[in-house]
Amino acid sequence: KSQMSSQECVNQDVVDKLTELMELHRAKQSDEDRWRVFSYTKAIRALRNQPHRITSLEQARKLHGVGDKTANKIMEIVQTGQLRRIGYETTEDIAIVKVFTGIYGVGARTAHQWYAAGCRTLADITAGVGGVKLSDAQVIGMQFYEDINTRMPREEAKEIYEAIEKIALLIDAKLYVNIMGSYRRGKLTCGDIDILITRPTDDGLSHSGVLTKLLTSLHSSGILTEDLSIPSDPDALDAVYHGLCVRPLRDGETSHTKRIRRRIDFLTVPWESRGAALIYYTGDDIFNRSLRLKANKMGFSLNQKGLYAGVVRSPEDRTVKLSPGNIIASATEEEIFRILGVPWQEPHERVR
Ligand code: DCP
Ligand code: MG
Ligand code: MN
Repeated sequence: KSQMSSQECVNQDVVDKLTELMELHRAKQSDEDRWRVFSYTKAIRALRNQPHRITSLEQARKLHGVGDKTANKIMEIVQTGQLRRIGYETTEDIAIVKVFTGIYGVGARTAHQWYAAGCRTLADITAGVGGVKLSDAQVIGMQFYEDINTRMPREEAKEIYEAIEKIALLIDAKLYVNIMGSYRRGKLTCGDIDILITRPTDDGLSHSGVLTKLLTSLHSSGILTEDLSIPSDPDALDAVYHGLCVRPLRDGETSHTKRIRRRIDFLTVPWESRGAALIYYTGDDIFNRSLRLKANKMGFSLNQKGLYAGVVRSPEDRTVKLSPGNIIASATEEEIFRILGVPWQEPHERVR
């Protein structure tokens, strides 16, 4: 399942169990857990390089980077095929952390910190157990927890999008506005609405300033209800906005009609970046990851603005860029696929 587990070795069952435990620690992200990830990484590497089956505690202890505790775990797996510690690490906290990360603006790290501070329920968080404090966006995330964690029917995403598109085109008829994400992939339900905005520049104009006007219009028309994350420079050609919205009223409904709050994201990009933005924002995230991986292997780098060549990466840490390189393709999805040697995929095919 992981990209690391490429080759089988004679101690594969041990490697698999230790990897499982390592991933549980990785998800937790405390300093202590990070240290454990580090030491399991070393032990797993030593096990892979070991041509013989480990059968005794003594052999396990002799492995490079393996201390007493890890050696005991290796023997437990060898003798019982199991690792009790995995069950212990998987219990309670995993389920609770999952509930916490359902709050907008709360990632795995924050969720684990809150768990460590003694929070066990959403009510604990609201009550400030362990001195936990919410940001403004997290307060809204908590207030509309149910709504935000309910997927909307595709039809509702369409209703909202069409209302927004109409308002956007009133601001500037030459805008390119499109709905991306799971909607573009043809999914029957959507977790949120992802809208891409850009504009051709052949008349010397751009979409700079449009997002600010659009957000104001959408608030006054009652479609946008709360802001979660406002871009630091909304007039930039590349900006990201996160908020909550409701669908427009249907015939016979009044402003008192209860409507579920929906998550909405806006992404603006320079016109020449639209192809790369289409790819990024259509997803899915796993498909994107494999495209980025392919690009990296070819010596390129791919993000929402383009495909870059001449990227210089740090030899110590390949994820660190020493030089950003220059864009070789960005305007269309097709040319990016072509350069990467990936056969054309329709949006609905872009899944893991
Ligand atoms: N994306 C990504 N990596 C991330 C987050 C997003 O590549 N960490 C890209 C791929 C996603 C797209 O942005 O498809 C939109 O992000 P969403 O979180 O809105 O995901 P989806 O629209 O695909 O699914 P959902 O229906 O849950 O919103
Ligand atoms: Mg989405
Ligand atoms: Mn989104």
